[in-house]
Amino acid sequence: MLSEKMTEALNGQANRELYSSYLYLSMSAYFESVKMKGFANWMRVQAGEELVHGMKMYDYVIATGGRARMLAIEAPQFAWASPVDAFQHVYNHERIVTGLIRGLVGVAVSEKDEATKNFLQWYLDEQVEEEESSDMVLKKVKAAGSNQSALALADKELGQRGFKFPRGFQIFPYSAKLEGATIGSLKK
Ligand code: OFO
Repeated sequence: MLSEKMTEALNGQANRELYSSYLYLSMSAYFESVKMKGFANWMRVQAGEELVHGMKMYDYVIATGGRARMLAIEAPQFAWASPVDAFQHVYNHERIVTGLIRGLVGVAVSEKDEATKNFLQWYLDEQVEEEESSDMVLKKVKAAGSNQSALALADKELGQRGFKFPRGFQIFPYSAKLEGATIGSLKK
């Protein structure tokens, strides 16, 4: 059974994960508006991943006897100056989230909640990957600068990113199968 403090902290983080999803969806819409479909795809996949992070936390709160609470989701930024500006934002945002997850682990330790501490390890591992992948793209777009053919090549590469649910996670756990679902893939 989760303590009240732990429940509140997890609900707060689930809200931040959903905010992250909203932020990346806003970036995806921005890239759509400047006709960079591959960049838009990358962001949309990222938005899907963040949605799953939020839902995984929501499921955990419920599975451990807590009460999931939906908090207001802040409106994200609407436009960015360039791909570099957007990916710098992604990288900075992921570093902030890593700090938040570490803070959450701190709450689990102070609440002597070993199970939640173990659950959060998945998020810590995920943050390592996300900081690394956003930094990689940031370096790529910085190197491309305003060179249109280098940006077009990066756009093509980012268009290849696909979405995968984490093992064992079900987005709709009340029904056994997903019919014809495709999340975050680039439709041509
Ligand atoms: Fe949820 O991993 Fe990024 O923010």
